[in-house]
Amino acid sequence: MSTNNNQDHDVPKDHPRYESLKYRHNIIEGMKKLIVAEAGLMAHGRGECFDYMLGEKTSEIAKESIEAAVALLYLAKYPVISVNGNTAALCPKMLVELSKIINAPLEINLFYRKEGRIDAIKKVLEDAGAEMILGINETKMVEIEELSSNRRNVDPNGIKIADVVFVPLEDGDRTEALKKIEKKVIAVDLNPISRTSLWADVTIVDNIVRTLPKMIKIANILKNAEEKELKNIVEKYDNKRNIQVSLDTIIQYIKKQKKDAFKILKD
Ligand code: PTJ
Repeated sequence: MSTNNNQDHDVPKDHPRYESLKYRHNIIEGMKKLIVAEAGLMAHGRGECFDYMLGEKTSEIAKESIEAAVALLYLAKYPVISVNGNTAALCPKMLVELSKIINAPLEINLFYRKEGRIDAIKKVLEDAGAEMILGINETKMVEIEELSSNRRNVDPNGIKIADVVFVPLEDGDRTEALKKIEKKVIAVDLNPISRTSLWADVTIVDNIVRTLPKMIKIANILKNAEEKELKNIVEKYDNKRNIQVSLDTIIQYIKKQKKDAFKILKD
């Protein structure tokens, strides 16, 4: 038996839940390095639970949301990607890649402030190739008055002046506040009925680790698209329908699981 503290080494690659365990490991290691808040472990567990109910795959409606999100980011005058501890631990390289393709800066914005966290996240993003990171100089931050949590402190050259903000894995109050100051919000949240999901303009109901590679792919496809085409994608997108269909996807999946479970239980 392995005595290695690195729990990932104990999980064989052919384990049916290898991917899921690998991401858990990233979150745990991220917490040890201060990248992830303690509460980030619970947030991840909640996400896993919703992901399970979505069959752990990107739904067709999530793919539509991804396309609308990319089109909105391209149409923006000044888009910003907000980064928290969980996203930095799960997919730093993909955040950097997306930021470079769509030309949107990364801004570290944390709910749980703790000494050393911003530096730890800055390091993981720099190691992943980030050249310009906002939200790192705490003395220069300005406040979003509509918000009372730590997330109110934003970079004057970032979220403060952005017209479109991409907010993966949020905690509810900020999307509402950003909407009040007339910003467009794109969220990634496995919970289709979280406050973030309901308030965002585009809600991608999917796991951030599956969403980002798809966003990068679509961003490459739409890179030279005309404004008319991008506007058309955004105009025909309906977030209310998205939430409805995402909930139906969960209901259908649970119904199927119930049927399959009872086949086993009968024998
Ligand atoms: O790093 P910080 O200090 O900014 O804190 C980050 C967390 C995530 C801890 C903080 O924002 C928080 O507490 O968030 P909540 O309120 O737990 O909400 C997180 C949402 O993200 C929940 O609705 C989860 O279902 C969802 N979620 C968790 N993991 C994923 C996810 N959505 C997409 N992909 C995931 N991997």
